[in-house]
Amino acid sequence: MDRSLATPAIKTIQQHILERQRVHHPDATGEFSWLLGAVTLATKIIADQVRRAGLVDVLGSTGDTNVQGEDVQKLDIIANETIARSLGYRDNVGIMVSEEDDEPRILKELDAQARYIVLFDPLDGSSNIDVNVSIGTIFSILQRREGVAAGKVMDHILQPGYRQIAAGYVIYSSSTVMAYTTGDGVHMFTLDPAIGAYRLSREGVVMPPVGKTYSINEAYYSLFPGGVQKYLEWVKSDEAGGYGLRYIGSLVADFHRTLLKGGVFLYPPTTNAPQGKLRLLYEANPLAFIAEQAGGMATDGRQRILDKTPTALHERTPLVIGSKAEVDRVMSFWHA
Ligand code: P6P
Repeated sequence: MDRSLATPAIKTIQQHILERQRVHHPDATGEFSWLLGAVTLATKIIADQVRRAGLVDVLGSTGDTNVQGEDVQKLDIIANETIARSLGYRDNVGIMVSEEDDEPRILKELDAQARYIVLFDPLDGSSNIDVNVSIGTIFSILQRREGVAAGKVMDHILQPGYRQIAAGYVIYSSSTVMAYTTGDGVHMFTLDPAIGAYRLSREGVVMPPVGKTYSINEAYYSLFPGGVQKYLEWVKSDEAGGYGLRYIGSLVADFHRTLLKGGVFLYPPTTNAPQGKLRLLYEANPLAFIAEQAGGMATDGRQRILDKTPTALHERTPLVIGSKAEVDRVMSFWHA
């Protein structure tokens, strides 16, 4: 048989996880791949809803505002409930934290079996849904902490980002792509609608070490710290030479581009929002884990994102994330 005609191997995300666990975590029980299966299932359902937005009644606002004070979109609720229901059937998940929920959902008291905590932004950038701009789901996975008294739920949740055991995102765009890491590199899978499975599309993603793209909402220029303003003046100068500005206004899309093409994304503090806008637990932490696993870096302007110890569920943080050389350059102006 002419092997060159053979179709490329179809490697699904479950196969990929099991293969890498066999090599890197031989004692793994397959629990993690069982848990990640809930996320892949939920995001396939969400992708279907996003793809049909406009045809089915999922567009527009519910008229409510969430704990963030943001206008809740119908798809936000659909995505949130879809993920919660999928995870709810995984008996190894004890707690869920969502951007859309004021409080954590305690599925079961954390014990040796229900030891995972899943934190997620079910549909980030949802205000862009009605105009067909790419949006995304972001997730972070922690394990319960040993020695925490019963009922002290927040002690299990408010862990620094370096304790994440896995993180990932799904971008709903021209194709649906899931990127994830378990601390063993970053791997990407593209949803194949023909077979309803995520197929391996990039293994061991490396963020370009430099990149002449900066991504920031310059409308807030006058509200930024002086050092950030100085960076923005430099990056447009002849001395910098050849930087381009790309800002989609959807974090997952802006990050996905930065991960693949290099560059730097910035959401600095402003005088109106001294802690910035983005959330630490289920936006900055998972993306910082992925960025570092791909050779990039992520800071809040003072410290490594993954070293921050959260103090509140929906805590916000400034975020500068991307190619190491580009993040260092922002810092050199910010703290000059
Ligand atoms: P601004 C979307 O609402 C979001 O939370 C992120 O996806 C995005 O990066 C950011 O806000 C955009 O915020 O203030 O530039 O509109």
